[in-house]
Amino acid sequence: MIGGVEYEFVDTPGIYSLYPSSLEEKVTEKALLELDYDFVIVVVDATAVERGLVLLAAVAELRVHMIVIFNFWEETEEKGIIIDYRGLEGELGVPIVRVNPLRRGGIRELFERLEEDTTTI
Ligand SMILES: Nc1nc2c(ncn2[C@@H]2O[C@H](COP(=O)(O)OP(=O)(O)OP(=O)(O)O)[C@@H](O)[C@H]2O)c(=O)[nH]1
Ligand SMILES: [Mg+2]
Repeated sequence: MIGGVEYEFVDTPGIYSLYPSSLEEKVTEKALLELDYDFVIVVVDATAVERGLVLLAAVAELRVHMIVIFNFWEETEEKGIIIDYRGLEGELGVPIVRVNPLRRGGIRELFERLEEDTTTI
């Protein structure tokens, strides 16, 4: 339950593109095209944003509600990689939340953004 709303999450195999060559891509593409869902949460490795952008562009074409999680954010800081994620958020027009699943960092913000997003559905 998040803010009085019950959500069901479906975790699909991790992929980097929607051109179904691998089994993982086929399974995830099928889920994206055929399941009845309210939004898609795309998890992007912040240390490999270029790769993530390819996937984001493909999902954006589906015209579904999308929220983006950047994980491995702490590694970008260690490596000195600077990502203007607020700027990217504006460019893409989708919420981007930095999450560290190991420390549960960013989970509260993710839920807040989910709530904001679902009020528009
Ligand atoms: N340090 C760190 N580790 C992370 C982060 N996000 C995920 N991991 C770790 O990365 C590993 C893989 O995570 P999974 O959640 O299994 O990755 P996945 O993308 O779902 O993988 P598949 O479902 O196999 O495609 C786990 O050991 C996680 O704990 C992060 O932000 N920082
Ligand atoms: Mg997984």
